[in-house]
Amino acid sequence: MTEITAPKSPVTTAEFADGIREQLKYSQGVTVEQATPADVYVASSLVVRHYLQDAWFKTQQDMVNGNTKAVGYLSAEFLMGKQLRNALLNAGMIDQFDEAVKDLGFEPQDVIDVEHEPGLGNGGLGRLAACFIDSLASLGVPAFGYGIQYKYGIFEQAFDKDGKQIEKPDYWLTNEEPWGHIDYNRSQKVSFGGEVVEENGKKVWKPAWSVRAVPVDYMVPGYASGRVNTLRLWSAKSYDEFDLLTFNKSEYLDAVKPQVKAENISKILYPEDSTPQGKALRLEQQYFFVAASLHDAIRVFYPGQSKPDLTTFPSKITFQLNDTHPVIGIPELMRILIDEYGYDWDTAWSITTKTFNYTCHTLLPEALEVWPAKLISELLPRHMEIINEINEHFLAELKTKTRDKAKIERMRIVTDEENPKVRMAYLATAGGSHVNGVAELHSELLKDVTLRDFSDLYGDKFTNVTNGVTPRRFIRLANPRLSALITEGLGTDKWLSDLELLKGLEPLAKDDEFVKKFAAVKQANKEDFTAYAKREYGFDLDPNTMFNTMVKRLHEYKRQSLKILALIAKYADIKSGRVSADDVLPRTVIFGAKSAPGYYLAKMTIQLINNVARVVNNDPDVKGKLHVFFPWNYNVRLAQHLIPATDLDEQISQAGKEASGTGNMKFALNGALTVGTLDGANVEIRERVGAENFFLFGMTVDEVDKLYEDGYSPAKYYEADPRLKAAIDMVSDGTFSNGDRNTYAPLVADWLTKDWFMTLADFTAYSSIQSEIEALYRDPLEWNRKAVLNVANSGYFSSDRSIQDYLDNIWHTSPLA
Ligand code: Z15
Repeated sequence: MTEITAPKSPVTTAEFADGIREQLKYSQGVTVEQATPADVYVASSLVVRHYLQDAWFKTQQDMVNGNTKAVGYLSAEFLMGKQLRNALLNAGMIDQFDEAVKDLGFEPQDVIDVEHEPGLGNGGLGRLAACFIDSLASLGVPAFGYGIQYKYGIFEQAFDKDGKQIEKPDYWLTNEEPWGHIDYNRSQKVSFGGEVVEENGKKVWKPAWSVRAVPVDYMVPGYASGRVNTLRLWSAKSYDEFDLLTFNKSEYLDAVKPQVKAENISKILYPEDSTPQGKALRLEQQYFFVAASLHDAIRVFYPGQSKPDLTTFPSKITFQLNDTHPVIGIPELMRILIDEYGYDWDTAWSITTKTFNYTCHTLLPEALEVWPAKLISELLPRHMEIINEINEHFLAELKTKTRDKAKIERMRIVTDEENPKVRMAYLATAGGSHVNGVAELHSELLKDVTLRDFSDLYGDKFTNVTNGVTPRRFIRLANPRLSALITEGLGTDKWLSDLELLKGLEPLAKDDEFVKKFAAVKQANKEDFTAYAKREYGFDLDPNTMFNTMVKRLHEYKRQSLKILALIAKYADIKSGRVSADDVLPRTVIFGAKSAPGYYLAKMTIQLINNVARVVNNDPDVKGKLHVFFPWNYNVRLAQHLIPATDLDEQISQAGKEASGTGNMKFALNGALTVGTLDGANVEIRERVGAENFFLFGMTVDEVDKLYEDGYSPAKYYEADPRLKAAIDMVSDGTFSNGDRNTYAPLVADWLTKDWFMTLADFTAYSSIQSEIEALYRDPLEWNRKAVLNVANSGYFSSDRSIQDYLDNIWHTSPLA
C-alpha cells in the first residue's frame, strides 16, 4: 500500500525509537523486553508530546503577545476519537513511528489498537467541535477548545440476548491516559447557590458552595502548520474545606458529602443528543466549565493584572457558543465585569455582546434549552438577577424597534408566567453579535421559523456557516488507499490542507482506468472491513455485496424506521414469492446507532433492527441476497473503518429536521453515493456533486408543512401501499419477536396513528428510488464514476472551509503570522 508523504518531520526514526526507549524506562518503568503494546502506546504518545512541546509554547506566547484575536470554542462536548495516529499525522511523524515501533519488535497496529477513544460527546455536535479545533490549529489560528473532562464519556453500547440496548459505563480513564496534562496550579474556583445581599449599595453574591475546576490540557497539533493549540477540559475537584475539628466519628460521612457532590459535576456526560433533560446537574456542568473558561481567558490574556482593562477583552478573544449549552456564559461575563471588576451595566453589556457568538444546531423545538427561573435562582441567584435585568433592557430596546406588542411578548428571554422560564437560545441571540445555523437550509429555517421575530428585528446578526469535516482524520487516516489514489491523481498531497483541490479529480471520472483504480480501492476497503467485522464482532460479511450504511444517533426524525421498513418489505417480497431471489441485488445493510437510555421508541427500534437481522440472516430463502449487520457501540473508531467501505449512504431524515448532518459529508468524501432527502447539508452536497450523482427522494420542507396543515393520517399510507402494509404487518405478527405480537405493538401503534416524522408518507418514494440505485449498482463502472465525482466535488465540506467562513464572517480574526 502506498503511504503518502506527510509534512517534513522534526524527528528521525532512530530518534523516535530512542524516545520510546527513554519513556519506557523513565516514565513507564519497564524494559523494552518487559513492555507490552500498552506501554509502547503510552511511551510513543509521550514522545509525540515531547516533540510538540516547543511549538505549543510558541503558539501560546504568540497568542498572548501578538495582536491576533484568539478563538475560544465553548462546547459541552468534544468527541475527539483516538489521539495517537492523528497527532502523528499532523506532526509529520507517522513513518518514523511505524519504523521505530517495528524496530523495537512491535506491530504499529497493535500499539494503535490499545488506545481507548475519549468519548466526550454524543454525536454530530461533539464531533464537529473536534473537527473545528483540528482545523483551527491547521490554519494556524490561536484557539482554545474549552469543555469538560467527563470521567465517564458516552456509554458503551451492548445488546442483550433479546437485541435490546444496554448501557455500560465508559471507563476511559482507568488506564493511563498520556494525552491530558493536568495542571493543578491553574485551577479556578467555581461557586454555586447561596444568596445575594446588598453591601454599600452593591450586590454581593454569597455562594453556599464551591468547587475547584482543574484544567486538563490536550495538545491540538495543526496539520503541517507548526502550530499547537490547546483543548482545555475542566475536571471538578473538591476543596477539602470541611473542618476536621468540628465533626466526630458519626458525622464523618456527612462531612464528606459536599466533596462527593463537587466531584459529581464532571462525572458523566449526559447521553441525550438533541433531547436535553432539564436536570440541575446539567446546568451545574454548564456553569462549571463556562465560568472556569472565562476566568481562565482573563488570566491568560491579562497575566498578573489585578485591574485589567477589560474593554479590550473582545479584541483578545472571541467566544463561540456551541449550541445553547454554554449560554450561561453571557450572564457570567456580565457578573464578572460588574461584580468582580466594577464596570457599569452598559459597558459590561457592550463588552459581552462583542465577545459572544452563538451557533444553533437544531430545528427541533425540544432541543432548544429552556431552564426554569426557579432552578437558576437556586443554583445561581446572582445570574438570575442579571438575566432578569438583561430581559428588562432587551424588552425596552424592542419597544424602540417595533410597536408589535405581541411580537415583543413572544421574544421575552424570561417568560411571563407563574413559573417563568429562561429561553437560552433567545438569551444567546440577544447577548451575542452573530447567530449562525449549520447549513444553508437550516440557517434559512432559523430565520423564517425558529428565530423569526429575532431575524425580523436583528436581521444583520444572522448568518450561515455550513458544517465541514476534517480531511485529515476522515480521509487520510480513515482511508489511506483513497488518499494515495487522490495524491496520485492530483500529483500532490496539498489537498490535505486545501480540499477544494479535489476538483482536479473531476476529469479523471472520464478516465476508465482511474475509475477502475477507485473501484479497486473501495473493494479493498470492503475486504478490510469484512475482516474487521469478523475480528471485532465475529460476524461474516460478503464484500461482494453492496455495502449500504446508515450510521448516526437513533432518533425518530432521522427515520431509521424508514430504512428498516424498506428492508422488511424487500424481505417480504422474496418470502411471498412476489420477487424471485435471483433478481435481488445482493446487499449488506449496516446500521450503527446509540439511543438515549430513556428514549423508549428509539430503544424499541434498536431491538427491532437486531431482530430483523437475526431473522433475515438465518433465513436460507434470502441467503446471499440480504444481510443485516448491526455492530454495537458505533463510535469514531468504527466510523473510520466503516465509512471508507461503504457504497451507499443513507441520509433520510424528514425534510426540515436535520440541521446539517456531517456523516453525509464524510461518506461523500470517501466516494459513497447518497440516498437522501432535501434536508440539512444534503441539499448542498447534491448541488455540488450534481443531481445525477445523488439519489434524491421524498417530500420537501414545504410539502411536509402542507401535509401537517392538511392533517396527516399515516394509516392512509399503510392502506395505499401493499408493500408497506406487508412490512408493518410482519412487525406486528411476531415474525421478529418469536411469535409474540406485543413486543413491537407500541412502535406499530405510533407508526399507524402518529408517525410524527412522516415515515409512512415517504415510504413509496423511498422504495422506488431503491430500484434506481440497484440498476446503477449493476453497472460498476458507472457507479464508480459517480462515486469519483462525489469525491471530486465535495472539497467544500472541509472543516477548514467552515473555519475560514467563521473567521471571515463572525470572528473577524486570522491566522498567526
Ligand atoms: C447534536 O449532535 C446536534 C444538534 C443538537 O442540537 C444537539 Cl443537542 C446535538 C447535531 C445536529 O443534529 C446535526 O444535524 C448537525 O450536523 C450537528 O449537530 C453539528 O452541527
